[in-house]
Formats: sequence, structure tokens, C-alpha cells
Amino acid sequence: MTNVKEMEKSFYKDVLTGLRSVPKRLEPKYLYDYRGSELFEEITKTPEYYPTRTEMRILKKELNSISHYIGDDAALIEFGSGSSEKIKFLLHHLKGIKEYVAIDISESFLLQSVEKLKKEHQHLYVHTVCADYTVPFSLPSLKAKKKVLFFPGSTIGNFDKQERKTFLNQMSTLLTKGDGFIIGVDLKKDEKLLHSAYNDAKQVTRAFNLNLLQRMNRELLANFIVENFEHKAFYNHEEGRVEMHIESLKNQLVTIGEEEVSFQKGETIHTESSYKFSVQEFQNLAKEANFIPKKVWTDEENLFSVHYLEV
Ligand code: AVI
Repeated sequence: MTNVKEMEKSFYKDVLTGLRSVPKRLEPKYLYDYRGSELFEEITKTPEYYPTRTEMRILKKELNSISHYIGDDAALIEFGSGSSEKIKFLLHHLKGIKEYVAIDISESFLLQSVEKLKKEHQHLYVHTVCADYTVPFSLPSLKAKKKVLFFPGSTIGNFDKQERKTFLNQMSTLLTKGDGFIIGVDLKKDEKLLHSAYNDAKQVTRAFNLNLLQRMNRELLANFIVENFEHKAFYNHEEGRVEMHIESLKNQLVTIGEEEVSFQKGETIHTESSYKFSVQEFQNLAKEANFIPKKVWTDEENLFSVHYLEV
């Protein structure tokens, strides 16, 4: 597990390394400070951002089938916040979930959202783990017979090739035979739909991306002038991913702590990749990490998929 102080130190180090590399890049996990997490929640409610809504529809439609795979005495272990409609829905309808573990990088967001869940589900054992799940960590000891990991929202798409391999391998080592993994995976689709999902009319995604500059100003005493930068998101066909960048609108010098970083006009910071997969592509990845694909649920338009894997 990584504690908060260590996370702050590595944020500074990673920012300097990332902004001095060519091309400039920052890890997407840094988009999620408290404000970033709030903005992400807002994105999920925009009409253009179909993944959250579609995944929720799949969970509702397939509740009986999901219940069958989860069984009657399971601990559901969620990566991400405990505030989403999805987890509330599953905890409310699946009586086989006896225990819930919420794992999130943002401690304040995690504690606040889990507090509400505890009140609503007084008979549920609830655990919180503040951790960066992209690095190894351990689970608290659990009472339930079976562990089921829950990784909704296609966050797997935000990992690069090596990271997703490491992540899936790590997940399979947290489990023993018969345990399960429910994972949401965004599907390849029409580029126009993808483009508008990451360039919403209300510009919430823009605010989410540019919040990273404000976060560096707040936490690292940087002096980014936000107006001098712009949000840029597009589908990279060859790579099969939506890329999100922050573009510098002029030549400029920015101070971060004691250090200076220069930007050329048009130069970008690559802040996030969001890979899209076919069902087959994802199942192949899962198999490489020793998972057995047991079931896949999709919506009528084939926008999104939810997979049930076993070890
Ligand atoms: C969290 N993750 C799956 C989102 C995505 O679609 O890649 C993050 C996001 N970035 C911009 N909009 C949403």
C-alpha cells in the first residue's frame, strides 16, 4: 500500500520526469485529485459519455445472470470509488454479497462515499483501502467464502500495454480457484461517437483535463496559466485508443516548485489514453493472465462489454 505522503512526493517527481520527456506525458492517475474525481463523476452524466450509462444498463438487464456467477456468499472488491450508481445497485440487489471492499487512490473521496454506503447497508462488512492499485498491495482479511473483484468503467483502457498485463496478472494472484472478476471493457466503435464522448458540449471533459494544471498549481506550487493551454482529445486509429492531451497555446516557461519547464506552441502533454477493445481482444488478454473467460454481457448496440472471468 502507498501512503499519502509518499504519493505527494512521487507526484512531484513524476511531474518533473514527465514534463521533461519528449513527448511530454503525465500518468492518468494524476487526473483524480478530489476535484478531478468530482469532475469525472460529472463527465459520466453528460449525454455524450455513453460508457457509464451503458454499463449500468447491462448490469440491470443481466442482474439474474450476474447473481448466478457471484453466488451466495461473496466479498465484492471494487477498484475505484464507492460512490457509483453501479456499486449501489449491485449491493442493493445481489443478496449474495456479504462483504464489500472499496479501494481508491483518493482518500477523502473514498471515505466520504463509503460512509454513505455503510449507513445504507448496515449488515454488510465494509472495508476501505487507500491504495494505488497500479502497484502491488494486499487485501484485508475477509470473511466471505468467495472473492469477486469488480473493476467497472473500462478503467483497464487507461493502462498501457505493459500496465494492463501487469494489472491483470496482479489481479489473478489476489484470487484462488473459483473466485471471480467482473470487469467492464469499452468496445471499439464508430469514431464519431468516441470523439464526442471525450469532447462533450458542456466541456466537462475539458475542465477535467485542465484541472491537472490547477492541481499542479495547488499541490506543487506551479504557476501554470490555464488560459494558455487547451484540451485536446481524438481517436488514434492505429493504436485503438482515444488520446487526451493538454496543448500549449504559446511558447512559454512554467515554474514547478524550484524547477522550470518550457513549452513550445502546439506542444502537448499526453494526459490519458483510453484503449478500446473487441470482445475477442479482451478475452485474449485475460487468458494471457491465466483467467478463464466465463461469460460476457453486452448492450444491444455493442457499445460496451462486461466480462466475468475466473481463475
Ligand atoms: C476512467 N476512464 C475509464 C475514463 C475513460 O473513458 O477513459 C476517464 C475519462 N477521461 C475522459 N473522460 C473520461
